[in-house]
Amino acid sequence: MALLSFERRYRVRGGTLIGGDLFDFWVGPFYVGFFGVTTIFFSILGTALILWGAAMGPTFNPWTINIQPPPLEYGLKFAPLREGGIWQLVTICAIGAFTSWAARQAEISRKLGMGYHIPIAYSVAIFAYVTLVVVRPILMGAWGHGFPYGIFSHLDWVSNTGYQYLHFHYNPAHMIAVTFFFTTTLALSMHGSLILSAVNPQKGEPVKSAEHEDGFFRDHIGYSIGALGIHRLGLFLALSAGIWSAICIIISGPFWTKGWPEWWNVWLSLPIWN
Ligand code: 07D
Ligand code: 07D
Repeated sequence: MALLSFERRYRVRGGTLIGGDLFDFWVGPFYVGFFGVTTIFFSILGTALILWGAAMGPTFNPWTINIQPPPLEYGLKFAPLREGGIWQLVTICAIGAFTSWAARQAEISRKLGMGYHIPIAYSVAIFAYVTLVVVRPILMGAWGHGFPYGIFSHLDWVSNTGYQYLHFHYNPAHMIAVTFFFTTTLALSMHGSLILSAVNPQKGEPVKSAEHEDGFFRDHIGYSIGALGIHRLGLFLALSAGIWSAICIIISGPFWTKGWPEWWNVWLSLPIWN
């Protein structure tokens, strides 16, 4: 709230993608916009559908609520509500809410004259989700291949799907994705600790600047990527993690049906061994 007087200067009208002036206003600190309204609509409807599905099931325990996709027999058809139809509607609501949120980020970026980096970054998360519940099920011919909506049940799906390919760690795209996730945390921890070390000098010393930060890494490893560069690297690492995750699951089933350890037999058939 303390920032509100300062923020007022940045409350720029216009720049909306759709709806013109219709929802071009703020409620407290929040920008509304057409896509704010659609986000709320889809979120409330999706949550209500999950609660309705839970009411039909055995429990309201938030950990064990489970909204399952239709059985495989329904293929790519609409299923009755009690047999996966709710999952299909929740999926539509989730995609509606996530894409609305990204569009709202784009509108706010336009208002502020910023780049579209934030909506693009979030779109990669949406892409990974859509890969799991739309693209892969379509390629495999049944909505039943999507993951169920439940805190524990979606973990069961990940484990079961992993073991269907014997040893998911041997999936080469999974390896690349995991490596990008680990590298992202390494980069963020180094960047976070560097900034904090510069702004928390010893008692009586002035706060240090970007030159000190660069100086530390040049002394330490001979190279500093720089203040802008570390953020470019961070974005690249994090987006690559999401993109390679989507790749690792899209190839499991539609393009590779055997166990992943077998994929590495390609090594033995290389012509160099002749
Ligand atoms: C910290 C930002 C805040 C977001 C949070 C999530 C909900 C769901 C829904 C009751 C980093 C809010 C959660 C709104 C409530 C119902 C029906 C983001 C932060 C706090 N997972 N997953 C979790 C989702 C998938 C996997 C936790 C969502 C795939 C594993 C939470 C999706 C696969 C583990 C959760 C999704 C997978 C988890 C913490 C969508 C591969 C854990 C998430 C929409 C990606 C961990 C009990 C977190 C856990 C966990 C949410 C998809 C694997 C419930 C919304 C199918 C292995 N997942 N997940 O902090 O403790 O994210 O599970 O795609 O170990 Mg998951
Ligand atoms: C899909 C989330 C999208 C979220 C969105 C936003 C809200 C709003 C509101 C908080 C992609 C939702 C927002 C709901 C919330 C409020 C207010 C993110 C998504 C749009 N694995 N594995 C991955 C590791 C094993 C398996 C990815 C590690 C086993 C399968 C990642 C290990 C087996 C799948 C990863 C490990 C196995 C994966 C997940 C270690 C099981 C996937 C990250 C150390 C026996 C999934 C696209 C991701 C995937 C996936 C990491 C082990 C199976 C690379 C580190 C060996 C079946 N695993 N895994 O994708 O690629 O995030 O999904 O052992 O499907 Mg794996």
